[in-house]
Amino acid sequence: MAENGTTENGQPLKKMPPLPHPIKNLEVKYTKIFINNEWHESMSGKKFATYNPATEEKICDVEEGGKADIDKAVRVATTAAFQRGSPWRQMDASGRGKLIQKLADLLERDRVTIATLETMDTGKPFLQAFFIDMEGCIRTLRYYAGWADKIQGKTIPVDDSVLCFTKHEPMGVCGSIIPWNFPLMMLVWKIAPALCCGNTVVLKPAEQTPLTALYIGALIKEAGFPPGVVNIIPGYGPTAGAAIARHMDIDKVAFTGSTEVGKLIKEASSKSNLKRVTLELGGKNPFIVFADADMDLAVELAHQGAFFNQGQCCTAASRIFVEESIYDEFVKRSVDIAKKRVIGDPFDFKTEHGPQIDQKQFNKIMELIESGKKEGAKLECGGSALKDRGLFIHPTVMSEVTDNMRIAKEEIFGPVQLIMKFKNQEEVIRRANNTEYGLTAAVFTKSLDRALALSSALQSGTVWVNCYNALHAQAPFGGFKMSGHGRELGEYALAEYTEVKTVTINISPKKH
Ligand code: NAD
Ligand code: NW8
Repeated sequence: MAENGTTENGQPLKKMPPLPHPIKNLEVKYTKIFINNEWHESMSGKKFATYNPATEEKICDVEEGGKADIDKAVRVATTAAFQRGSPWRQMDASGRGKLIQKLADLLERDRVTIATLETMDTGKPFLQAFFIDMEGCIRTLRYYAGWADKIQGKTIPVDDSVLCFTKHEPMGVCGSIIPWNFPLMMLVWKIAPALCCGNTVVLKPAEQTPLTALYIGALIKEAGFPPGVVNIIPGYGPTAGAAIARHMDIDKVAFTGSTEVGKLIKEASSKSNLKRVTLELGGKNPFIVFADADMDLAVELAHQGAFFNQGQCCTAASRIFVEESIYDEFVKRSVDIAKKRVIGDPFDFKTEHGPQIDQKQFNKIMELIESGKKEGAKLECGGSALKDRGLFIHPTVMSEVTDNMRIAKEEIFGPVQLIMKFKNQEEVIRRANNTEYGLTAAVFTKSLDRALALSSALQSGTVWVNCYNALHAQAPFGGFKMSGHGRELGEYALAEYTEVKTVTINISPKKH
């Protein structure tokens, strides 16, 4: 590179923003339960430890919320915060938008600190936490801030004797139970639409990753949200999580996590107060590559799709179907780049790949890789852990995978790329749809006809054509079939956080 702001061949340099630097030895400030804009100790007196999966060292202890703490949070979220005449209910709709914008500003201000904390608690590469997770959070907050004063009902035509209109009212207290793979982003996907519609929130982060949620608690208070509007209770699923799911005064619960727990949430809803439920569960997402596709693009995005976030994504490209004539070449190129993926310290700027979240997930992934080998899949690379460090798994590619193998049916949630072969379009559509899941699907082809045919035929909430993980705050995201209920993001998510009220007014007293 030449010194004068141009490249060697005279082109002007693209302005690159300076790289952010993570904070060394960051002190964790917030470890208590956040209720009513105050920090509380747990009612039980219990705490639990949170670990850094890259070093397996304990970061700190956090107060462990249980049923009693959830009850306390729900009381303030129902009464002080949500009752008629409360500051939150009286606030101008635009005022809610301003508060959400302010929260986005504070996330931008503390972007380095929050990304550092997210990397410590999840093991995801710092630059990804900074550029992808934080960016997704900030965009989602700003998007829903804009909606706060634009949520309108309708005037319904009936006849001259009545005025009939609808109001979109907040539901009330919204419970949120979120996972450890995108702790910040999932928190924002839940609270942003809930708050713009005027609800209050009781949120439980995953027990593996409570730290960034608590930091956001401090920012919620600083932004000026009234006490009790957002409450954050770290704790375990069967205790604090279950207390949310079966609470009689929680009006809605939004859950992201396993299908198994998703079913428990619905069950708890039906056995308690029939609270509204939205679920974002897993996927076994097909990624279909036709022989006419841009091969470089398809290989690169299949790799990113499979390995992004150490494979711990509900959107992971977990069944890659490649047309017969390009299969061998596709496998070879995929193996080449998988071997080059840089594993290591998540704070190192060169690192693309960190550790799995914990020993339980690590064991599940290793067990599934073994089952794949036993069932006859060919291990092309990886398949083992890093020798000197606990929770890191080498990017793994398996070929000659068939549909009946466990690895082709179950969600692995790890860095395992499975490549299958197909002969024709009808066959691949049938096989892609032959799953209980239906979250995302991707198609790589240069044929517009084929892209449109598959976009219709694939049974999933999202279809990506010649792109992957293309998420946008303004576009809805959610699952068909057992991948979930309801939608997050976009205008559609507003329907999950409002109740429609019909008001009919008699304006012709004589006739009624
Ligand atoms: P999980 O479903 O148990 O955890 C998700 C959240 O649910 C956590 O906050 C947890 O505390 C809570 N929870 C657990 N049991 C609960 C209960 N009985 N009642 C209420 N809340 C409860 O997921 P996991 O055990 O961490 O991971 C298991 C598998 O789930 C993974 O291997 C992966 O396949 C899948 N998963 C999917 C996502 C996703 O983004 N869709 C995220 C995490 C895990
Ligand atoms: C919300 C999300 C995003 C965004 C951008 C890039 C790569 C991967 C993801 C991603 C608003 C705006 C942008 C991604 C995030 C979550 C999951 C999977 C992929 N999100 N992104 Cl579960």
